[in-house]
Amino acid sequence: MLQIAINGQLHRFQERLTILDALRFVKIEIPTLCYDERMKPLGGCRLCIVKANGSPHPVIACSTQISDGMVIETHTHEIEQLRRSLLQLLAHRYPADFVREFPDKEFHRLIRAYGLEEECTGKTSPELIDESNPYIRVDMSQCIYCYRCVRICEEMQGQFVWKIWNRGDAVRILPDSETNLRESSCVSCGACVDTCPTGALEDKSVLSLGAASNWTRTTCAYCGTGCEMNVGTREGQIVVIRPVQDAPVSRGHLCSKGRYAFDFVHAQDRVTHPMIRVNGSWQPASWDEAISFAAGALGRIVARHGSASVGVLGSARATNEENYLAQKFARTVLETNNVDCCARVCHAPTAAAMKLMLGAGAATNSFDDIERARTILICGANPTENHPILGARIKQAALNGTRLIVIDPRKIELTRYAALHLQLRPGMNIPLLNAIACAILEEDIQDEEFLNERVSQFQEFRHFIQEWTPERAALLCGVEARKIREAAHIYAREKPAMCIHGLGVTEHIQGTEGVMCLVNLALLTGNIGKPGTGINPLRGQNNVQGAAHMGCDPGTLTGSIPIKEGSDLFATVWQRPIPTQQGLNLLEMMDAAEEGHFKALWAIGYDIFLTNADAHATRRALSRLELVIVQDMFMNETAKEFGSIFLPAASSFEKTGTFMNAERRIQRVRKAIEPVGGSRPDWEIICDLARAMGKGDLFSFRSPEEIWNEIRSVWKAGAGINYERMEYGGLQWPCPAEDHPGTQILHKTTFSTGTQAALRLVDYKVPEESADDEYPFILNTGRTLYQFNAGTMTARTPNSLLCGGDFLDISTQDAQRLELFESELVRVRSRYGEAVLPIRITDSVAPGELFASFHTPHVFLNFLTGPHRDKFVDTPEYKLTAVRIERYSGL
Ligand SMILES: Nc1nc2c(c(=O)[nH]1)N[C@H]1C(S)=C(S)[C@@H](COP(=O)(O)OP(=O)(O)OC[C@H]3O[C@@H](n4cnc5c(=O)[nH]c(N)nc54)[C@H](O)[C@@H]3O)O[C@H]1N2
Ligand SMILES: Nc1nc2c(c(=O)[nH]1)N[C@H]1C(S)=C(S)[C@@H](COP(=O)(O)OP(=O)(O)OC[C@H]3O[C@@H](n4cnc5c(=O)[nH]c(N)nc54)[C@H](O)[C@@H]3O)O[C@H]1N2
Ligand code: SF4
Ligand code: SF4
Ligand SMILES: [Mo]
Repeated sequence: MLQIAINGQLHRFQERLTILDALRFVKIEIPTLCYDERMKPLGGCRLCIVKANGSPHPVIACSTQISDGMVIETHTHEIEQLRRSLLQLLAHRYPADFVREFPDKEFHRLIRAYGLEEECTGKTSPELIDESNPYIRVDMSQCIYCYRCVRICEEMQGQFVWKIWNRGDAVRILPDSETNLRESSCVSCGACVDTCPTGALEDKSVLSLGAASNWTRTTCAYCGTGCEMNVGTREGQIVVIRPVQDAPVSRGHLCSKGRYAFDFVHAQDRVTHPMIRVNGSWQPASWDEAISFAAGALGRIVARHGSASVGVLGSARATNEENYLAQKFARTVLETNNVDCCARVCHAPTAAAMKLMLGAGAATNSFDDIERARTILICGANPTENHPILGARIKQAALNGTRLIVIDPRKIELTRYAALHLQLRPGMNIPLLNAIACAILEEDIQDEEFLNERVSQFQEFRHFIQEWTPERAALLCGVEARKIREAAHIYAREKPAMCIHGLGVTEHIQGTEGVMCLVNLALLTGNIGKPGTGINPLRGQNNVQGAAHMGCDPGTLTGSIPIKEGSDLFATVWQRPIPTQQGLNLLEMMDAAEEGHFKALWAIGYDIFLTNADAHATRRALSRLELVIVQDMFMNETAKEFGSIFLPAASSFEKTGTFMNAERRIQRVRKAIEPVGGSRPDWEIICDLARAMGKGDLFSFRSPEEIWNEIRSVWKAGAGINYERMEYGGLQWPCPAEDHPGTQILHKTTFSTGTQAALRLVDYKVPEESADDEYPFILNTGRTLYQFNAGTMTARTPNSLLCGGDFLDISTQDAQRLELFESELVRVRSRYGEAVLPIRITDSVAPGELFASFHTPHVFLNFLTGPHRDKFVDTPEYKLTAVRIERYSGL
């Protein structure tokens, strides 16, 4: 401890604090301008000067460390005069209007505090204004050269957009395009706006709708990263969203979706009253009518065709509480295990493989391990677009020396930061990952101690894997043997090594086995159960981890408990027997519908028609259903073509509850505005329908917190997580008791399956599709930064101006050969269907390969994808379809 005198008072502090940290600790305010705790201190504005040890030369508080016996004075007359003259210099160039108009800006408050309003004599001029970005207005007449925008873009987003031009009085800050922000490499994360202490960078929404009068802390409703945000509202409308500074995941950062893509909430075509389809056309209905219509129709179908003929799909976008109710409804009201959610088409293979091998179907580690790892292996995931806050953290880690190994058929952004990019052919994970395992054993760089203590089946594995030489794999996967060996070397030697994976592993016919191969690598090298290691799926939506974990899965109850194991406990809590008949998963429901013995589906927040693979097959199945209840905010594609009843749901800004992110963290969702129009939170709708079907006693919840408390009573590993404890930052399960701190790292000393985990011998199967004369290209599909899945939300925001729609990425070589030009529309045909979309010529895809996103209904990409599925969990093959390209004549 160090002893320091501040303004005549003695204080004790830990070592290695700056003077500014120490002052803030004891709540002594001094002015700062260029300081923001999200970045390294610059010491540029000099406003934080203080007098130290009586010296006539003041020191800069943000970049000077405290030392024992220091004597600090913070507000002497002399220091205050110096601060005033520093501010005066800035004021002379600053336009006065803004100081009056936006009194709360950091700089404006200081101008007032030092009585300098009259000295603001600068002028704004049109050439300093840039309105090109749909969200951000730039007016550099208000720039005071604190360089916070430059630094935050580099140090947090890793984008390096803002550049400093010229020096001295002629200094200017301009984006890297040298023209405007829209043409620059900006990804509209809004970090620079958030830190700007003046109004040089400002959210357009604040300028047009006014400043927020109320703030609500909540969790982002897009991806599984789980960033926390402050939602600013004014007169019942969202006007701005800002990052939460002390959020454990996002640490004061958001991506363009979380930060800006909220306009869908007030979209003109949001469905705000229930609707019933009568003789083919939608008719508005009251909630009573819609609920009793739905209850009657469901009841009749169950009576006529039995419980096995109906099913429910929970929503990965809705809360844990709502998904818990959805599966409870299926199991107690409809008396069927036919319940699923879109984890089926996403990371079901991950959950299955990890549950089988390690005992828990969830990420073994936490996002904080990104900064602890020396090596990060990224297999089939594109974090800078799909989990951008994690992408940004990975980029910073790489800039600080962490080695990245990227395994992806495309040159994703992170390959620019990678020590090694293994650009394999799509569908070739098994040969490649097996060969890495082989190379590890060939070189004898496995972790013997870990293998002895914690791993079984080693001899069998060694025998099996020796066949998978890097040379053999190279022929299949197209990655040179030398590179495979190098990857093995880095992963096994540069420890701790963390593995992060995505859909490039799971959405293949060998998806589950692909994840098993990754687990094998972690077991061989001892990269599990320790900081900076593990197997970490980047789960998709805000609550897909939660939806499945709450029991929206035909085979498991809440807490991922197999039905047989949990049925006694659940039967006691629910006071109903748990159905014993094996339930159908989503894909099986579709098959059964096509065959005619599945009759009714309630799809909560899930656009299956647009997003399931092989849309022709989905259409055949859905068109045979007698009843399709769609519960969504928008008339999605499933509702448009097949819906019988539409129940309008409130968005997550309009309700309370919790989400579970990809690192097992459960965080609060809080209501910022009232449900729009007549829409209602999903949990209320489910309870009403249960009541209408005579099971109201099991659904008598008055709040999401009451539902959560019932969840805690059936789910042991979540029992310690109550609403109060989740107030700031949430908690990671397992957390079995209220005094348990939550768990960052799983499997530290044992696996949930026992002390040892068994290696798996995974054979390679030839993909169902390959390029031939008729279909010479392999189509890989996935996502883009600015659009989100079915696009219902992002397409109704200015994100569409940043990325208009779906593109077909094609290599320069192929585009030239086919004489195609940039943005030209082409018709793509597969064995299953066709789609028309514009091409984008890029060398991020290899010749012979194509990549397209699936976000827009007018392209409807899934007419191209086929019927092949993972053999363990039925996840569709989304990432490998043979196609051909035809000139599009407009017909
Ligand atoms: N902006 C945005 N963010 C999103 C979403 C969105 O729609 N938009 N969706 C959310 C959802 S639901 C999910 S599940 C996540 C998904 O996030 P990711 O898992 O990152 O998703 P994808 O882009 O579908 O695929 C990842 C990568 O797999 C690669 N790949 C394809 N085939 C192979 C292969 O055989 N081997 C290997 N190693 N790689 C392969 C692709 O080239 C692609 O770069 O993103 C979530 N976040
Ligand atoms: N070709 C191809 N197809 C794919 C994929 C791919 O990589 N390639 N990826 C697949 C994957 S991983 C996934 S997860 C699926 C995603 O497919 P979906 O789950 O259908 O997509 P989302 O857009 O996430 O959301 C579904 C719906 O939820 C609604 N919604 C949002 N919030 C709420 C709420 O609080 N309550 C209710 N009731 N509704 C709400 C939205 O309006 C939207 O219509 O797509 C799959 N399809
Ligand atoms: S919005 Fe984000 S990416 Fe764009 S310039 Fe600002 S900090 Fe950089
Ligand atoms: S990274 Fe994901 S959770 Fe975070 S702001 Fe972006 S979309 Fe939301
Ligand atoms: Mo997903």
